[in-house]
Amino acid sequence: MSKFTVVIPFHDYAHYLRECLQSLRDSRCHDFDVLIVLDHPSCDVDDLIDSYSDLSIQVCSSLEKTGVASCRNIGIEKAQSPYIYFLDSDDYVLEDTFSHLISHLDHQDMVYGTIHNTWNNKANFLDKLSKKEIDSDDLLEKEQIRQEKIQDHMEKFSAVDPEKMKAIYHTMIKRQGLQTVSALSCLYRKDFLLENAIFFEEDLRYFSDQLFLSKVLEKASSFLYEEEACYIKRKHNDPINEPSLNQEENDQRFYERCDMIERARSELDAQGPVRYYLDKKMIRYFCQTMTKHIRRSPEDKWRKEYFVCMQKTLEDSDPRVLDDLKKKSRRLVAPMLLGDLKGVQKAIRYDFGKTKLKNIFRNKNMNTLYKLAYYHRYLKLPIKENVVLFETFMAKNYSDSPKYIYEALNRMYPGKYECVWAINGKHEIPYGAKTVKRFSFQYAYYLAVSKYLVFNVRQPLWYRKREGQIFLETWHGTPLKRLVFDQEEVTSASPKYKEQFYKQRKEWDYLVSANPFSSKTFRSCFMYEGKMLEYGYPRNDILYAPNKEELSLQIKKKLGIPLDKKTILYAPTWRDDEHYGKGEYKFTLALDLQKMKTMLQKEYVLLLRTHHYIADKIDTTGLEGFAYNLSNYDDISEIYLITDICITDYSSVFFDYANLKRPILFYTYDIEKYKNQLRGFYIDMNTEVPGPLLYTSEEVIDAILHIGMIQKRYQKRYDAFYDRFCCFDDGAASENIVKEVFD
Ligand code: C2G
Repeated sequence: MSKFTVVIPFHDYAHYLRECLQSLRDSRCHDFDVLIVLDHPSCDVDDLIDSYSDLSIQVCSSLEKTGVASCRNIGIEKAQSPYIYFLDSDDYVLEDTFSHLISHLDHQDMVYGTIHNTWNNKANFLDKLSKKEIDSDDLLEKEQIRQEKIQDHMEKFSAVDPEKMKAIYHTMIKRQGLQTVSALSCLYRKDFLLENAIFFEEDLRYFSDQLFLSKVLEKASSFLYEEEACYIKRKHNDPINEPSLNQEENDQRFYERCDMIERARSELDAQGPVRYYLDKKMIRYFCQTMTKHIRRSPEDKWRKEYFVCMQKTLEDSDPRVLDDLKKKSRRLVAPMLLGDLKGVQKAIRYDFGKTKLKNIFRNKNMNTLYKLAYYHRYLKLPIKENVVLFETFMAKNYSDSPKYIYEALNRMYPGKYECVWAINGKHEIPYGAKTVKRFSFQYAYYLAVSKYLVFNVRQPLWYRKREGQIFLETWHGTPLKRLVFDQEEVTSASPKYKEQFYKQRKEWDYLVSANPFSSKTFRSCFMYEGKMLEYGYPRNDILYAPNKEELSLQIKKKLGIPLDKKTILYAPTWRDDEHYGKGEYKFTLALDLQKMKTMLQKEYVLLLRTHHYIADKIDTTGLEGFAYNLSNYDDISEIYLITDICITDYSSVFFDYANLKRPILFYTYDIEKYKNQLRGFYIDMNTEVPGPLLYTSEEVIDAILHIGMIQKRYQKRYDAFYDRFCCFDDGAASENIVKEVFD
């Protein structure tokens, strides 16, 4: 007989279940059997489960009932081993989780480990973990603080067994809020559960864990803590399409929380620590989350039905908790207990104002003041019908499609529109546009009053679209790398990326698409439902300019590029997992520039161009006369014009450059990681891109030396690529878009 049974309820999302089972297969300890309880699954997972037959899996169904609680109860009844471990099908364990968990197993009622929350799959979780710098002094200090805290709680409940208090601390007190108090990451002795009739309450959808764990903590008499036994709890990064239970917000959830507390109170020792800490968490929830909603929610229920329910729940609170409240919470709880909504609102306003002021004075650059002006003043001003606000790449430069739309607008309707550019630093902008610094008072003002907004990335999260405003989103590339809702993992950006994107894309009235492929992809990856402008990219108009030879000569002269040499452009993209801070990415040049210089300098010069996210500067010392760093040049479209051969990797650069029908090489030294771990692609890089994939500097040099041969070899593929991706571009995109949006 195995030592424990892993009980996995399954309802939805087979891809998570695969990772969960894979983590069991990868476990070093195999002293367990698996019981999968199918809860009316939304997809067929028979084949998937069969492919893990080495795991000694038993499958059963929860036919009449539904919900995690019922499935887990089936698990308790059917488990064949002396211990039970609950594992959710969207979570996973690490290789040594179980070895740690059973290393000192000796008839304890409950053995508990730790829970780590993550937005990532196992590979990315481990990757991030390996990059974390561990400061041993810091660890020591944290451990000391933790011990002191446990000691304080033990002293408060000195009559309670210290091991029990330790368990209460780790599984309940330490976990933030009520929601994170969970039955996971523990081994439970099956007979202990049965003897004490401890089951999950099946009518609770969201809060059965808290009640179950409370009963275990109250009734168990022997505990063991295995800190190294990690349970990895995955948060779902797509709450729109794949919400987890914790991400569902509805009335039931609110009332259940209060209901669960009532039930716990009637079953737990009134003088015991478990009841005390549950009540404490409940009051904290009221003081933090509820007050936020009472203040700002447009839904009246927070000030009506919910408020009444909250008052009722508070009335039966443990008096010890009320006595222990800090001043700030007391200020809120006192009127709550009396059902005095006005009193609560007054206390909230007082606290809110105090915190706001504190933040403003603490923050020396007065960072939040322009937002206050935006919400409280600028949004109340009338919209200015002839004002257009432009922004490219978070105001870093004057380039991309907004630049070309702006110039077309001024050519077509001279003087009709007052144009404002959000741009940081000095840039040459024709037609005398007004410029404002991003995230300044003036920026906030124009965000609020401009009739038209033309952006090539997302608008700020704090922007509120007003009725009458027209938002033209140009985006900034044909998608090769998977985007937003098509991305399973979000390794860069905020983990709330999808949720935020969902809200932001609803504010777009128009989205520019460069080809039918983009139109189709944008519909799925952005869940975009608005108007699609299928005229090609305004930024590519210049590539069809009748005087492009002349323009090219001017640009070369401006940049000091020798006129007697051919040019190679190297324009790679950024890597999601290599960053210093928000929006600041690392880039290590993998091309051997010295070797390139030796082999190619007779005929070529090299133009280097990093993505605007990259903070690292490329060092070109010793490469003078051969390598030119154009990373700070505003407009890459102008660089395309002067480029004879383009080298890129997974950047959308090649979709645009292909309009010139000049040769493209792909330096894809890290393609496996990029494809499998970081992003994944929409098209097959091996068979669909218009040039060879190269993996070493030598291969790149060789391809350049034999560029004629390469061109011949890839001609057919290039033609097909051009027809598919460059079919909208005809040099008139800007004018067509201006006509459609501004006419
Ligand atoms: N770009 C540039 N220099 C580089 C790389 C990119 O100037 N070295 C510009 C190009 O105009 C490119 C755009 O930035 O088309 C977007 O860059 P990508 O490398 O494609 O990466 P990303 O910003 O992640 O956008 O749908 C497209 C995607 O959103 C990709």
